Parts: sequence; C-alpha cells; structure tokens
Amino acid sequence: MSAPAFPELPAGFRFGVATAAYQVEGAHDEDGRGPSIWDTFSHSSGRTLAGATGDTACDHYHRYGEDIALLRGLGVDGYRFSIAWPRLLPGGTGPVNPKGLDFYDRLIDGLLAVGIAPTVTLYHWDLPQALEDRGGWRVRETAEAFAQYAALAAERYGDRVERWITLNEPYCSAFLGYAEGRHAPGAEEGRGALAAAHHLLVAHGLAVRELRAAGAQEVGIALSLDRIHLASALPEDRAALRRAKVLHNEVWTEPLLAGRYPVHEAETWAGLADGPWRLPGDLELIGAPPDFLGVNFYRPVTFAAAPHREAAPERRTAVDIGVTELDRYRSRRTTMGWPVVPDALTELLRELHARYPRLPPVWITGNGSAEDDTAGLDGRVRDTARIDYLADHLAAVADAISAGVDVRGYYVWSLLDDFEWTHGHGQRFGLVHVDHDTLTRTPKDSYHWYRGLITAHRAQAEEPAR
Ligand code: IFM
Repeated sequence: MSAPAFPELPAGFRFGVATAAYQVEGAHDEDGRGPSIWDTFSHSSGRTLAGATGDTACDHYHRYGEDIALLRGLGVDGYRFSIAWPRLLPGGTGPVNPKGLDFYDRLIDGLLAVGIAPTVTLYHWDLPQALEDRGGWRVRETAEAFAQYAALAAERYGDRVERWITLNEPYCSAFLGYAEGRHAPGAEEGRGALAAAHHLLVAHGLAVRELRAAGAQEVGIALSLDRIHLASALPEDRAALRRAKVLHNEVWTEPLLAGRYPVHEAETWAGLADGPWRLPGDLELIGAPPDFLGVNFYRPVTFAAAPHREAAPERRTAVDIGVTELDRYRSRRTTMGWPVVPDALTELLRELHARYPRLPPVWITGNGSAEDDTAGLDGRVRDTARIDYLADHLAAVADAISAGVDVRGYYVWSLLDDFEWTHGHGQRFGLVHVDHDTLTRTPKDSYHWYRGLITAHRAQAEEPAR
C-alpha cells in the first residue's frame, strides 16, 4: 500500500513533536525532585491500568541524549516538552533544586546544538504534592506559586526558549482532577473544580506577566478544545450542546480570547460566573492577549440532553451538566476508542476563527493517535493507521488555513510511547516505539513518514518560484 500524499501547507509552516515530563522522564525521586500529585495518584491502588506509574516512564531523564538524536533524525523544527515543576522546586515554593535546573539546561542546549527550537510547557499536570496538601488548584496561593515558578524558569531559560506554553489542557487539571476524580489529585467535587478552573486561568495570567517581564519571545496556552456536534434539532439537545460547549471550551476561550466569562445557564452553572474565588481585575489579567493559542485536538464528540444523575446541586456545576455522550460516528476508532474524524478539526478551527476576532496565531500543540503497534518479525513497526491519521489531520489543518485561519505549525503527540496517565502503558501514541521492559527505542514507519513530509516540505519551500 502506498503512503498518503503529503498535505500542502504554507512555506513557513513548522513541524514538531511533543512530550510531557511525567509521561517520559522517570527518575521520579532522583537528584532532588519532589513528589507531584501524579506520583501520589499513580501509587494509589486502582488508579491506573495495572498499577502503572511514571517512576521510570521512558527514562528520558537519563536517555535524553538518545532522544535528541531521534529528534534530529526526524528533522523537526521544534520540540515541545514540559518542565516538571517539582524538579525545579521540590516543595512547589521555597528552595530551588540546582540539579533540576541543570537537567533542563542540558536538554535545551542539546536541542539547540542540533538546530531544534525548544517549546516549553510549564505545567503538564504534575503539581508539587506539597501545594496540593495546601489546597491545590482550589486555592489562589497555588496560582501565585505558579507565577514564581514561571519567573524562575523564564530567568534561567528565557534566552533559549522560542515558545512558552503556560498550561497544558487546564480542562483536564480542573475537571478530570477535581470533579470527576479520574486524574490526580482524584477529587470528586463540584465547586472545588470551578475554583480550580478559575485559579488555573489566574495562574496563566500571572505567568504571562512574569514571562513577558523576563523578555520571553512568545507566550501562549494549550487548550484541549472539542468540536461538539449537535445530537438533534430538539430544543433540549441544543441546550445540552450549549452547556457542553461552556464546560469543555468556553470556560477557557471566553476569558482568554474575549475578556468575558462564559454565558451560563443559571441552574447548572450557578456559581461559575460569580464564585467567591473571582477577584476584581482577574478578567483583565487572564485576558491579556496571548501571542498564540495552542489547540490540542484528537476527536469530535456529540452530546445529547440527559436527566441529571446527581442529587446534590453542588455537583451540578462541573460534573453532571445534564448531557450524555452519543456514540454516533461510523468512522474508524483508535485504540483509545476515539473516532477518527479529521474534518472536525477544520470545523473547530473555523469555529474559533469566526467566534473570536482577537484569535491569535494558532499552533496545533497536540494531535496524534494511539494504535495497536506491534513489531513484525523483522522488528519493523508498520503503523499505517497512524500515518493515515496524521496525514488526514494535517490536510484538515491545510483546509482551515485555506479558509483563512492563521495556523503556524503542528506538533505530533507524541515522540515516544509513554506513560498514558490512567491508561498506564496500555496506549501507544509514539512515532517511536518504546519497549517498556528494556526501554529500547525503535522508530516506527510513521517516524520515517513524518521525516519524509518535513524534508519534502522544506525542499518545496526552498524551490525558487517559477
Ligand atoms: O497523553 C495525553 C497528553 O498528556 C495530553 N493530551 C492528550 C494526550 C493523549 O491522551
């Protein structure tokens, strides 16, 4: 079978890959790193598939040199990784860990030495446990601690980092972490999750200020935004769609991109707009225009109206919004069970462009698929399904660009088969296969395909116009 055609993207379009600290680094208690909420959570019984933890993950902390060589071989323009907050500040605030600072110096310098621009995420879910013990994202002090951490990172690495992402997918931190309890810290609250959402936004605003004061080049945020399809034209399904859009997207996009809180339905969203956690000036802080918006996209969803399941009004704010997810897609599914519908990415980008006149340049900061990757007898991993997924989603990005959306670049999720949160080692997103016993890395066919795409794109961009 021949590989899909390379999508046509503008000359300056940039290609990268992404990872996150807890998913790849390992070395969880080495060189002074403090514990994070994900250490605590993954070590608690029954939280992850087969009790997997990120203790070793891909051992990137020790093998970063090998991983930089893989990145170089791939030919990417940029590498997106996250800094583990508890590696720099083991207690969240207070004494700095010099060995932690040194690790990211080595990583950044190693990338620059082979011509790869670092994109740094400051927070990819690994909150220092000490801060969770003092209230976590429910309390404003955590946002203030984040600002200090951002200032430290900016001061140390700001001269070498091209792009800063304050938070990765705050939806997961707030709602999976504090409402559904599926992610660390595993809390099942209603209003606590809304407070967390707000404090995450405040943390972003404060960090933007610190990063800019330190002269950071480009500052933005990575949101997991959903393309939500309407279940039917019934008024109750339309209302359900609105509620889902608020919870999944607009809690973030409205304050960040339009300087307003989302319009909510009084009953389900009581407390969202007027929670006591909101202070005068917060909206201005959060709404300071970012240099770019990071969009993470994997699949569309359809929500229909459903009766509330929860008795307590407290839980009707962030957990039970009276919707149910419909399984209506006929497309292929990844091993995560996610339907593969690339057009939904074009639709999402066009929707953002239409809704927000102040939409900054967009980067696709996470997109990829988990597949059932097994090596053949010759050791080769023929992951054609992933190649199709990536080709089709890049074509969807090209369509959005043709429709007028300013998309500057794309990071594949992920470089490596890593620790996939509650799924442990049960899902493989990497362009590079990782044997979780030996930690041996084997580039898959998709790695070679992506390299070919990048090479062809560069050659075309450099061709003199005829
Ligand atoms: O692995 C995650 C990542 O940490 C955040 N975005 C989605 C990925 C796949 O689930």
